[in-house]
Amino acid sequence: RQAAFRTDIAALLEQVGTGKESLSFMKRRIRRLASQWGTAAHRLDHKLRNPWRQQRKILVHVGFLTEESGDVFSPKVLKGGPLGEMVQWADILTALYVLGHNLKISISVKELQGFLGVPPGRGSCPLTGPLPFDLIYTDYHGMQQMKQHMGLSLKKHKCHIRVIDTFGTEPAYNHEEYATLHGYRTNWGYWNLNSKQYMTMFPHTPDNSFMGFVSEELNETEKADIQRNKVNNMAVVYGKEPSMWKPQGKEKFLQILHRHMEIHGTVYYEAQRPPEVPAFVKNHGLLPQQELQQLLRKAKLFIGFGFPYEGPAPLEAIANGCIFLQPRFRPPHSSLNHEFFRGKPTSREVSSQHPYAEQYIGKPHVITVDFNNSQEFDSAIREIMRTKVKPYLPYEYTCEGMLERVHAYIQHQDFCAPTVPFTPTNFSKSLPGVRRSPFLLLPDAAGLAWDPNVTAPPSWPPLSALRLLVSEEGQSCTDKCQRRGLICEPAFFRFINNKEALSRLEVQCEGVESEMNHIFPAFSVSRRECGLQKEPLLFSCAGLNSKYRRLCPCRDSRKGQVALCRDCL
Ligand code: U2F
Repeated sequence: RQAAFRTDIAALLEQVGTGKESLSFMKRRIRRLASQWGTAAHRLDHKLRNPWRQQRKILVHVGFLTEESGDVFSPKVLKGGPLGEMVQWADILTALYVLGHNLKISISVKELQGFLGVPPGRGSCPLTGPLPFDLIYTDYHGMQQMKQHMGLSLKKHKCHIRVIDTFGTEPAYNHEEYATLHGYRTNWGYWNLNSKQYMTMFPHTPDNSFMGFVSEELNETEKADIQRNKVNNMAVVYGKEPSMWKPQGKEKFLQILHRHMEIHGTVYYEAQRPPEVPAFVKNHGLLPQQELQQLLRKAKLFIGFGFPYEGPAPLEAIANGCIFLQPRFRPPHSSLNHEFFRGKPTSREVSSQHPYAEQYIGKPHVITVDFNNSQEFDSAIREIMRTKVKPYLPYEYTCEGMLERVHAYIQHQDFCAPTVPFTPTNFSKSLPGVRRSPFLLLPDAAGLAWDPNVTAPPSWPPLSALRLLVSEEGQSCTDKCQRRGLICEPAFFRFINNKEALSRLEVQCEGVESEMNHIFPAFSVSRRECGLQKEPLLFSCAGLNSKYRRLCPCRDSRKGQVALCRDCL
């Protein structure tokens, strides 16, 4: 059956259910953004060159909101607790629904069992028949629950699962045996999924799929109005909980800021107790999302004090014409040195409060400075007051951008198909008359590409997008590709993990080992050692090692949509 775009969200709202503050928050959001989604659906419908889209049966099981997982989020929705996750789930539900798929939503283990056709009750009752869904979107809590209640059959069906995972999971943490042997074991990881099955809130690592969320898009008239009505000396502080206002030395920089600007906050407080913020702050209390947008439309500056990490609010601020000022982290925060990230299945280094804003948006919309340096901080504020900016929203955070991405994933990502081992020599030989390497050396150290005269094996992204580069010692492929304006593409590792690629790159190998090692394929120049990857689940863009140069499969990307290559739609 064909999936048809939907613009009337009434049936979705009905399905989301009631009885929890988190659900009410999500429904308010779905309602508020409904017309934007509708417009986006029309635009995407128009844009797609191949309009046939198969309707999928999709189960969305929101594990962290189930009572069985303790649901610590719902009671805090109106009290300054995290909302980023709810923002994202509301948008995922809307995107899947608007794309026209057949959706079931579960927020309890009982509903989960009902939808899966697993008999209710205790213990592990394996699902005996076929899986009644093409796709299941869930989170780490949901995975645990499915393991308990689907038992052995989870293994059989796991290629259909997508795990919504805010901060991401790197391959070394995902592979159970490898993680256990090499110190990457955490409470979350080790599900042995294809790492692309983890879907993140920002494009943290190309090893995972970037799911994202949306922010409100403004039309030209609204943008002009906002620019006209900006209050040049008005700042809003990022942080809805009093603890977010308490990093070391904050008095100093709040004082400096106060010298130049009027400071507003949206900090939650209880009626009887005064808010725990300095007296000169105009605190509005926690605002409904819509009212926060209005406040941001007036403000010139949105300032973060270091926490929360990587939330949606800075994108909303920038979309409403604010400049986002945030602290740089030197050394970067990570699971090795910071409590918040400890135990998360990633070694990613977080270079500021919001690395996406820093690296993908940057000046003039985003300014990242050392908050301990009063002079640098002071001149940043002065610069902000002098600078005029337009509201800006990256395409990948618009409704159309999210629909386009989710559509492409549903259409093309297939983790169930058996992966046939790929050997280029056999491949070339199997083509009548072809006796050449499938790799083509590009001029000007632009790496290797797939030779267009050699028929490419089926792949998504298509192999025409491949650029094979070599990293420096100690550099990850994520970084190598990024520095060339490209994206590391883990789906291409299997095509470059071979002696043919090494010899085409003229790497001197005294021996070629095939090993389970998340930095392979790679080589050591000094030891003349080359290593190929034995375990496809360990192909990793994120991996790095000071003694090795890595073979990096990079690709191009669509403008404003890093998740997709140019020919990926
Ligand atoms: C992030 O979660 P947070 O909820 O702390 O992220 P924020 O960026 O503060 O914003 C979430 C939403 O809260 C809304 C705002 C954002 O969409 O419009 N909001 C509001 O409705 N009223 C207000 O007065 C202020 C904000 C991140 F998303 C999570 O994944 C992390 O777990 C968490 C910790 O790092 O940070």
